[in-house]
Amino acid sequence: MTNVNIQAEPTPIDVKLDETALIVIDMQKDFLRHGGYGESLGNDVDLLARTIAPIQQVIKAMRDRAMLVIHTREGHLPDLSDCPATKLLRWPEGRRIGDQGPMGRILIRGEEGHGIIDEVAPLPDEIVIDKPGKNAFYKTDLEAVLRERGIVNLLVAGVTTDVCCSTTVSGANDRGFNAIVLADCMAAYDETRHKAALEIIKAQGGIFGWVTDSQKVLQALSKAA
Ligand code: C5J
Repeated sequence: MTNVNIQAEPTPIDVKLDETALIVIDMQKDFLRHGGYGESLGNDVDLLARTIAPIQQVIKAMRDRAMLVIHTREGHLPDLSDCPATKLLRWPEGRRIGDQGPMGRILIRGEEGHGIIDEVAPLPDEIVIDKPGKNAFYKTDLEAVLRERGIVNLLVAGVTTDVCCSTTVSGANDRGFNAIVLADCMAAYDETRHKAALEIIKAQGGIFGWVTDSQKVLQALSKAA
């Protein structure tokens, strides 16, 4: 199967397309829209909107080549039995996970806010990983899904860079997957933390992975078309 070279930092990386998947992390209304979890924590959710257009482009390129696209959603069971106290009790009542918000109960599976935004919605046959933690490998079958399909390279997009994306990148690296982060397809609620998280990923010869962007990935894919 086709081999392509993606320009990235700290080094370019060769990937086989049939061993490469895109993972789109937590593009949920609870993080990107007003009235959700992100905003309940005092964040400016509009800072995440710039990721939408480049993610759409990369998703389309992957789908056009029948490559694997995986989506994740952070959220909890309605009875909160999968939500540790550390995550639940850190904020005042009324703004906690499970509390009622304008898009339903905050970060609860099945509620409107838990859903992925329409602009990057999964196709009916695409895999959606529901995760109770930040790291998408924690208490999910993500690793098995990737191994069953022979995936070794993960193109990583979504929100937020410094929380669910960076912990998932670290989880991927520990399990032997090459994590290739698309910087413009990722955002944090703070630009300094976004940049710092990317620096850490690519530091020390790529201690957690590689950093690239949507245009470099699209360019590499176009050579394989
Ligand atoms: C956060 C996430 N920021 N998806 N979740 O709590 O990054």
